[in-house]
Amino acid sequence: MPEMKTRWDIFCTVVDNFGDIGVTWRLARQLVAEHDVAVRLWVDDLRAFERLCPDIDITRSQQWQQGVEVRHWPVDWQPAESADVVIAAFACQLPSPYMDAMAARGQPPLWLNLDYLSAEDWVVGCHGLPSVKYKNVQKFFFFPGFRKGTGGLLRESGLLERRQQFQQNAEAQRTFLQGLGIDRLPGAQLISLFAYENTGLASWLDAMATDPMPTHLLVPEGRILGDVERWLGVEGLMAGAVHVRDALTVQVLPFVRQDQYDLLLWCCDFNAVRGEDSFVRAQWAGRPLLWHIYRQDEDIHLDKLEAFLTLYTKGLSAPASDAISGLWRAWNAGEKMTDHWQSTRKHGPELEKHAQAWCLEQALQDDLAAALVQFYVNWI
Ligand code: TRH
Repeated sequence: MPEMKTRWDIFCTVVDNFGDIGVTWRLARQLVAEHDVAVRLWVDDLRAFERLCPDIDITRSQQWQQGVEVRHWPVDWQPAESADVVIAAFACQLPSPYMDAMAARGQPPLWLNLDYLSAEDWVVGCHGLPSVKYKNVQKFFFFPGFRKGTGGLLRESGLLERRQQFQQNAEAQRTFLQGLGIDRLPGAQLISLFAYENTGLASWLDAMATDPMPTHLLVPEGRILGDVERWLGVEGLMAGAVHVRDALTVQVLPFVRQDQYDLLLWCCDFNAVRGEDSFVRAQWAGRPLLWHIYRQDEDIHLDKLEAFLTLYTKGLSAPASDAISGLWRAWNAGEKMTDHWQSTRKHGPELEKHAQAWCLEQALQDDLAAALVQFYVNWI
């Protein structure tokens, strides 16, 4: 008889944006592809999912995508057997009949809360600790992170090798970009911009437009487009639009599949990213980046920003560290970016080397999927 695969259930509620589904979909695929487990991904909003994975049929309650069993998580829960490992992503509340099904098993499942990513010190102390209990089922905290003692970051096997090969292959990059309608301007720096609304954008665009080096700015359709429109003095920007202002060419791109978004990040000299998943992907691109952190009540996101900067800037010279930190702080405060951008440009070569070194250092950690599997193995 063939050995039964371990069964994993991942639950995802889409709060807003794409990070919740972005992270869980990536994790689900990797568990199936690299750890030979059976994964059901329960998602309450298939429309958000469809943006990242256009193959999703939003009318179906059950479907297979890339080896993952995708299940629509209905408001009226239908009875389902509990898996061996149950992941509640980002503190989402599991359906109570499902929790009863977990408790009814002879051997209770491993129940984990997959938390948001943070570089703060306390994460190391809390990772892997027991959380609440439901009947006989114990829940544990599982924290992704940048340091030893955390659950690490999502990183598919061979990712950095694939990225390096692609970055060394000008023809492959050209073909990929052309597929998105992009003809890279000769001599221009290529920058991608994925961000929330930001009052600091106009000053950054001003700085790029007056920079001696031309910039080709690629903006996937999304929340920042309103600010871009205001600066350009146009309305109704859509994928395909190209506008030139002095040294700056702004091009609007369609929102692409996750895998294609990686290739876009790998092509660019500098990437502005946001939230959680694109932030991590930009680090794996090995290029300098700008992070627009997801806002939280009482500005607690600013502690997270500072915690990351403290880690990230280690090893940089003081002026380069000040330049990149100043840029990130201004961006996250919606403040003027002009001087910070000029300083960042001045330290470009050092920041580039540093981005590569940071990426390699982070890749020394176990990746998050492997760490989850190991956690399960240690637990049984
Ligand atoms: O969309 P986000 O702002 O998600 C956020 C954060 O995760 C935040 O922490 C969370 O609390 C909040 O959602 C609810 O940013 P993030 O995390 O980068 O997710 C975007 C996803 O979209 C990511 O998986 C990359 C993907 N993406 C594409 O697949 N194609 C694209 O063209 C672009 C621009 C992004």
